[in-house]
Amino acid sequence: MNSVKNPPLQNVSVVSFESRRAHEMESFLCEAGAKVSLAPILREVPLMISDEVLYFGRQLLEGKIDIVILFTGIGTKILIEQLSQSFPLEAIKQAFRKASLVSRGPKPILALKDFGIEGAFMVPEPCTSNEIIEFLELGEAVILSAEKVIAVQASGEPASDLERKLSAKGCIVLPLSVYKWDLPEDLGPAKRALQGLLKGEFQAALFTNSNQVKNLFKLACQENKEKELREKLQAIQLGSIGVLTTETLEAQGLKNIWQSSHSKIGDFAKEFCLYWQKGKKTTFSKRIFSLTESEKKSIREKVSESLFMKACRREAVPHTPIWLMRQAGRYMQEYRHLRDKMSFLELCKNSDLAAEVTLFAADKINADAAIIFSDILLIVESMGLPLRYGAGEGPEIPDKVDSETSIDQLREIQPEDMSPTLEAISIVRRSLPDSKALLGFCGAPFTLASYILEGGSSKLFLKTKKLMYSQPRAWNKLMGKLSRGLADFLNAQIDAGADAVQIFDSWVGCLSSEEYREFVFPHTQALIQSLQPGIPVIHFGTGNPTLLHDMRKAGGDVIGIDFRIELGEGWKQAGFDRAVQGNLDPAVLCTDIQTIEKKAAAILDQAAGIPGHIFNLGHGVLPPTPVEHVQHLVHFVHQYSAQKKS
Ligand code: 1CP
Repeated sequence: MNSVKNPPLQNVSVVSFESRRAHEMESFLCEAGAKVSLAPILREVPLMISDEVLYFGRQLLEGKIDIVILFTGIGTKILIEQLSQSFPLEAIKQAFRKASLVSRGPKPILALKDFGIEGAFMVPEPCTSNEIIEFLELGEAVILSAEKVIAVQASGEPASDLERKLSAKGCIVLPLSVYKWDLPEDLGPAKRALQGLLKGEFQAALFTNSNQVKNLFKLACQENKEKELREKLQAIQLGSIGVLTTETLEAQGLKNIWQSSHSKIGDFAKEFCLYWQKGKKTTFSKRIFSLTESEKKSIREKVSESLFMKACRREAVPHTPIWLMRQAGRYMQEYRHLRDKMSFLELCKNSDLAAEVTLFAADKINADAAIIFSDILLIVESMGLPLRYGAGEGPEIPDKVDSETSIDQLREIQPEDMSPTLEAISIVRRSLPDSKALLGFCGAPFTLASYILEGGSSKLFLKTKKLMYSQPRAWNKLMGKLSRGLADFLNAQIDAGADAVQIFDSWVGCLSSEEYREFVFPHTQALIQSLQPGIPVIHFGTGNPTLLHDMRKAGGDVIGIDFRIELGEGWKQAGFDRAVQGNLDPAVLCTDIQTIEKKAAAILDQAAGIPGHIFNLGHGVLPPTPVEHVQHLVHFVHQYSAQKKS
């Protein structure tokens, strides 16, 4: 990197608080041109072997431990070393292999490997206690149930939240403390860094563990300089390695935090350089949005009890939740007034107004979920394509994309290009009642590919099918680019605060099952498999009910069913191990109250009170729909389904 003309951090003074991998951090930052100060401020102090660890060792050897949850690489190493003081190493290794080992991130797995122990399951970082429990409950190989004996090797502090939640599930929890965090023996570098910060010598401070933040404030407290430190840190760029560290910084009232999406030191440093180089805003950073990690966590916990989220998980609910595709739009007078003043694209790119439209629509019709106001097509701009919405006509993408070369020239999607939408999600989530879920969305790869290749809307999809049949390599490149970028975009929406996401495959019904399987399935499946676990995915398509079976296989917790098949039959195709959403014909909303009630009741009768039905239309609300009809439908669905269930 030194050979590069303008290294990304040229002459930027950075203080790093990492300890064990301090020099690795230093070499990455120096290569990027930074002036680096290393200030190790944390050390792991192995504890004397405790009675708990001895007891654990005996139980493990007797095969009485079902699951061992390992939080850190260093802790795993110390644990095995401590045990080997009292038990033969070979026996310990064998006993470990017999238990189900669950590793938080890759480091415990590497530590186990050093002892020749393989086969641990990894819960990807960052993972909170809820995610670990979800993994234990839903993961493929470990089954959590009451009476299971679970040992938890936490980091330098007890994992009390996880232990409490496991105990509440009836498990027997053995906490294992093998080391504690402390200040380093040599406090010189940390104290010099503190002085440097107070004098304003640094432009950035990097934290790779939440305890580094705590220790820095501990040192400042000893000198009565906490307030001053906070002020100085507020004025520079802070880098955080993950959720816990970010939360600890936020707890100090700090907001100017960039959070890495990587937990490895090298990747953290590289990503930070990229962030700085792109003007500290373009690399996707969770911190540019207004919702903090702790806010998000507490909102998510409450929203997970909403009727919509319960239905996504196929849990019983007192009445059927309902929202409508295109619930914000031209059928609403207030929306039309707003549109008189600005173009559709201007509206989508104004995060405050997009948030307002989203909230207004969900409130006006009393829906159980809001969907962020945007459009599936905006993302094509991130691929370098122009997008226009002509008055009264469909969308236009005037640049021709019709060959492998033109597909190669398309940019990879960058979620930060969609920051107004991401910001709008955070704004909405903060204002939306906890009883309502917020949906993020994107177009599915096929539907977006069709708009790109046709240059807009289409009836026959000729250009799309032509490329698909005659240039499969080019087709797969386009679909691959879309599915990768859309996964990043949906994950960014989830980070910004979306509770669930919907994938719209609006035009996929122009294909046969065979074509779907060959040309679409692998890409949609890859997209869905790349999404953060634990967030419900609604997979919606229209036009060809015979695709439901393949769509189900491609993925989705909820399958969106259009109006061309009866709901009961659609659910059978989608499988009763999935929730379903649908499926009133939007045209029905343009008729009369009596017909609306009759048709809606028929759908609820078909759903037969089976947990996992979300009422919706089979496609979006049509512009001539009277808004009172929509309001009546929502009221009727709530009332009728409550009566059926009582
Ligand atoms: O004001 C206007 O003139 C713009 C009309 C409009 C609106 C309100 C368009 C143009 N898009 C939207 C919003 C929109 N689009 C939302 C907002 C959230 C909500 O549902 O309330 C969503 C989720 C979409 C998704 C969308 N856009 C889809 C998938 C859903 C579906 O209906 O199949 C599709 C296919 C589009 C493309 C699109 N956007 C707009 C138009 C006119 C079209 C073309 C439709 C076509 O090709 O026939």
